[in-house]
Amino acid sequence: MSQMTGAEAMVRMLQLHGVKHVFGLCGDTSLPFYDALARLDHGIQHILTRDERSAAYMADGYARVSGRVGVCEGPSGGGATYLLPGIVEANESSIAVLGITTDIATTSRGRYALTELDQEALYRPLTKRTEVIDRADKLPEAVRRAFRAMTTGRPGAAHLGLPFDVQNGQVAPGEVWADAGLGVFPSARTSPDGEKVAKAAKLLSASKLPVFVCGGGVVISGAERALAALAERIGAPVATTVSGQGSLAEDHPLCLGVVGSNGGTLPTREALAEADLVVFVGCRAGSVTTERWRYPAPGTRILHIDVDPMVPGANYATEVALVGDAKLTLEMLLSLVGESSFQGGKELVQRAKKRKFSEFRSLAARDDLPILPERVVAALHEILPRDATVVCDPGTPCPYFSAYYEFVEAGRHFISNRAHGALGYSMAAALGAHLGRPGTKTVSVMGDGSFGFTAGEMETLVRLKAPVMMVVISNSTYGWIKAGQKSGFVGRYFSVDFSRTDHARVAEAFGVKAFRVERPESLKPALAAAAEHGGPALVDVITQPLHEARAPVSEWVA
Ligand SMILES: Cc1ncc(C[n+]2csc(CCOP(=O)(O)OP(=O)(O)O)c2C)c(N)n1
Repeated sequence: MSQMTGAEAMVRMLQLHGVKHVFGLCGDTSLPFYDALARLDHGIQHILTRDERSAAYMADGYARVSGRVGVCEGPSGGGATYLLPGIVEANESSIAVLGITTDIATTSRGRYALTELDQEALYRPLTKRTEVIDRADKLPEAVRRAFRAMTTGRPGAAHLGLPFDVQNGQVAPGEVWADAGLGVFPSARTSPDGEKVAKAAKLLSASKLPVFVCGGGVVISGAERALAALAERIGAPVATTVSGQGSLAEDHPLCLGVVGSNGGTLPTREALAEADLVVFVGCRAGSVTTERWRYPAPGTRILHIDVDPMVPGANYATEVALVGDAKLTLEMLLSLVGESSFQGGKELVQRAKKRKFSEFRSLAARDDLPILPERVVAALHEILPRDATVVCDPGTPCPYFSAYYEFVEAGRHFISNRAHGALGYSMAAALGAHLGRPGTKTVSVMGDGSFGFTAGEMETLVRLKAPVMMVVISNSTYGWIKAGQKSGFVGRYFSVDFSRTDHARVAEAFGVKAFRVERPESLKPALAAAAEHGGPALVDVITQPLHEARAPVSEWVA
């Protein structure tokens, strides 16, 4: 069989790992790779983006809903540096995303070639694995290593550099093989030590009021059913982090909702404080979830389940640490823990939710101008189908939707970039999520700050005719920071306000169906019309600024 080029081998290796979409932006050093994508029959759709940051966020959103590795690509230099924010977000959020950056020829190194930079050094601290492939014959094994690294253990991101001459080099076709199972994460589940599981089961059985605190690891692992079964068996309430939403359906009588400084509320915090045992599952117990390690209070008995051995015990003295896949671990516990007739958990949840939602509902019903954020959440909840996917940027959207939008289907229906919280994530991630799960309605909710970062990507949405809905919370300020200046710096506002953009007109100029809403009574009809529109649609909502709102945020500096 005749040899194939490095670029052709890269395309085939992606195909063999089951890749169906590649998000990216062209560049000089990518020409052989693009030509291979153009010539070969591979079944991969290339989604041309308008910014490499968006390409990486799309790959991230795609991976979060599909459980498949998301792939993005960009050229050397600026492409490599622009792809980076999405790669680090995915890596820190335990999402398998592969970033491919093409590079100058290995023979040009050190000669001041345009766009030269040390890509391996750049990506090393931000990925589970990075490799600039220096020889074409080594390409297939480098791709295999990257997929194995991304999908095993704690999932994460990987980076591959593809120099120009390597793309044109020779690869023996016999080297081009792959384990298709590595295109999905987690691809190799691990079980915890059986003796420790027995100890944990005893601890759970002896506890009077255990409360679960679930992070993103539950949904990533697909552990929702095992969690529900275990929680029901012992009558334990289930709280989640922002990323852990969807661990349990939020209308389940044991689902307490989000806890922590972003999206948690006093009633949920107080419910958590009643636990005599907190069970962290797939959760790092970081600063936001624990309100700077105060809730649960230090000294609370802790059982911690995580696939990453470094996580349990990092922040709390932990009675039993179970290191393993969340689904397998919860199933093992389920086989050892007996039924409990304890009903206190359900009552605790009911009381906390009643308090939380009575305040919310009274605010959501108000006709104030500008429109209250509570009203936006309630209106969207009323008009969207129950299996909709909502992608939220930082600022107003994340805490409000975390606290008050009840996702009534278990699984990944809420997405936010909680690792780094960079503005401008949700529009691109929503497009990725739409392509990963086209059957459900996907909505991006952004602040006007985020809109400024990402507006150009509306051209991609229009080109693809993607029925993604966008909601802009327009308040002409970097509201979250203004709220921090109000609460921590006696309202000494400095350099946080900007002028009002007419987001609907901008959207229309791109060819997006757009609505501008100033009055509360126009909100629901506009949202419903946007949701029903067959292509991209945007609703610009003039909203109460965050520093004046009763935001479900206990600390503005996380
Ligand atoms: C890339 C980036 N730069 C700065 C920040 C810091 N930051 C966090 S929230 C926020 C303000 C968000 O403003 P906007 O998107 O308008 O939403 P609002 O808070 O007004 O609802 C800023 C600047 C960030 N998260 N990401």
